[in-house]
Amino acid sequence: MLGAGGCVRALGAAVPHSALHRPIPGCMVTIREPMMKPNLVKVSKFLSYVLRHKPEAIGLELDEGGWASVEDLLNLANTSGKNITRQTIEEVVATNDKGRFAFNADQTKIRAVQGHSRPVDLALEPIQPPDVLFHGTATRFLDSIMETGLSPQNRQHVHLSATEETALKVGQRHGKPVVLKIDTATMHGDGFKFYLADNGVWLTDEVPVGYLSKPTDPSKPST
Ligand code: HQG
Repeated sequence: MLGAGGCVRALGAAVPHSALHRPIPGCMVTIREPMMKPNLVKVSKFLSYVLRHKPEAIGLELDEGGWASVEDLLNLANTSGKNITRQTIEEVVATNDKGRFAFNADQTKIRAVQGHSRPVDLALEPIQPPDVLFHGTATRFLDSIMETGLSPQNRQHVHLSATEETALKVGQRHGKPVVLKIDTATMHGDGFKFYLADNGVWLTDEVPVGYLSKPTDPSKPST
């Protein structure tokens, strides 16, 4: 796509989570999340289910890094009644709104880049996070969170967002959203580890209450 100011952005290329909605330097446009075709959304949900949570639902095996053979995935998906082609999977990987999936170098394997409930080793190295990160949740969880801190619940990690805007969207999935601010600078200084998934989602094992601050009004981002 040729944007205002002559900026080139390939539609259909995977856009990292953190890059969504960021103005492109020198461009007069802001990237919006690409719209996925309805059929691709369905396939993405199916892939999320088998690659993050229940590969056994179709008899698929993931290795310790969470990788599945694309050939097996196609065969098993089609055996269990899903009409999915390699081309569809390639399209999902390329256009997924959150960059949820990745191929290995020779495209024989695929995995979800984060969000697993089953134990997988994504082989991410701990890195220094920005000084502040955000967590979007629903107001109904606030009392519990402010009592015990953030824990991964059914997933492997607590998921954190680089921007309040993204966190707000994450929170909206659960109900009336609320965005918590996390003092990641202090957390990191205190020895907590942070990982950056390939799609820009920040991951950590837990966030104790002392590093959390309650929001003001989520409809009015503070910074
Ligand atoms: C909450 C999406 C009560 C937590 C997003 C959250 C994300 C607590 C919910 C990714 C709690 C878990 C993950 C406590 C945490 N008491 N509630 N002590 N600690 N919670 O869906 O972060 O579209 O497992 O606040 O973009 O919402 O799937 O986690 O509300 O990156 O690719 O327990 O899922 O990505 O919910 O979302 P989730 P999440 P995808």
